[in-house]
Amino acid sequence: MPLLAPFETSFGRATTRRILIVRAFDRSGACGYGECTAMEGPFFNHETIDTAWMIIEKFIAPLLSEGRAVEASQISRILAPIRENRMAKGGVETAAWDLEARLAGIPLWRHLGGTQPVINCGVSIGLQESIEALLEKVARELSSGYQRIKIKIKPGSDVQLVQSVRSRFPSITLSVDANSAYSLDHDLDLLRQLDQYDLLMIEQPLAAGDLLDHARLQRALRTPICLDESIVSFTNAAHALELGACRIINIKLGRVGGHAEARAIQEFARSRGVPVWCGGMLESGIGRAHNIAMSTLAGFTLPGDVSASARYWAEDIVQPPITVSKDGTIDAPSSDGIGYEPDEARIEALTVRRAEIRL
Ligand code: OSB
Ligand code: MG
Repeated sequence: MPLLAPFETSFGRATTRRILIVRAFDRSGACGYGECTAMEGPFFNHETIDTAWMIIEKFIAPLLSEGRAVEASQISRILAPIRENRMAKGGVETAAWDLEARLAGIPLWRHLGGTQPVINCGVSIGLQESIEALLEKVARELSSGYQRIKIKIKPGSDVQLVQSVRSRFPSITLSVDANSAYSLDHDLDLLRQLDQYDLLMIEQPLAAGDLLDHARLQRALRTPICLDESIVSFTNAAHALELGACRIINIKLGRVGGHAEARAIQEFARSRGVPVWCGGMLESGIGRAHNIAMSTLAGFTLPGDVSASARYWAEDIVQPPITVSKDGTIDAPSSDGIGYEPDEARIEALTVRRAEIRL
């Protein structure tokens, strides 16, 4: 699917998305949808759309067949022998959750135990050609009603961007996301400068595996650190909080391997008084609908990177497309499952590769 505009981060630039959609069937032929959120290359994390395809075919399907899952909530445990590859697992696990909710005749968000029928939305704005272009984008998203603006930063495009956005928009809720582009050894002074701009958070400044340096950095900053790439499981989220490596957590369904793990992390964070929010991976409407469902859980108290289909796609693959209200919210859907109907004809027209696995 071609993106309406390129999306640039410290790790690269996306102009189109190759998206792996999973359909999970039961014996009656009923079907649930999931989206694998791995990117095209191993630059956000180690997974790619092609490694996920291979892991699903060769390892996830046989394990599921053996494990005889009867509930979506068991899938993550059945797949635990497969190390990592969480986005591959998440694509399948989330499809099973949708199937289960459809069979039960209830919206997925209710099936997950969501309690917030209206979710709060922010946007993530990629690196732009110029500061003027960035300011224009920020202005446009604010006028659409989005409640929080996040801008991408990288070495050489950081303090000046933040300074410009902040002086033009003194009172907006603003955060930055570095996608692991900095190191504590080289960049402590620079990261300290960000403290003066009243940011809601600094997202993933350092390397994904480096909870210890994030904890050191958090002690040196007033601004909360939010971890994205670092948080891959419940255990490791607990470690991050125990170490003081962050004060906010970005939960991405794919990165943590699906709804069961995501739900456990938000529940734990909530018990510790740590806010969480839903991150995005430039999803199609299917992954986006799953993100909306997850965002209704009680721990999701900050606006997520869950925004309208029209920011990404000329035409989404679900009906209706996802829209955001003038006050920057999305109402959780009232129909069964993910609550947005996948457009089979459009998916068919975009499909370049397919595999059917019988368990
Ligand atoms: O770090 O949150 C991130 C997109 C791709 C990979 C990583 C990230 C992002 C975004 C965009 O920030 C979120 C979205 O709008 O889907
Ligand atoms: Mg991020």
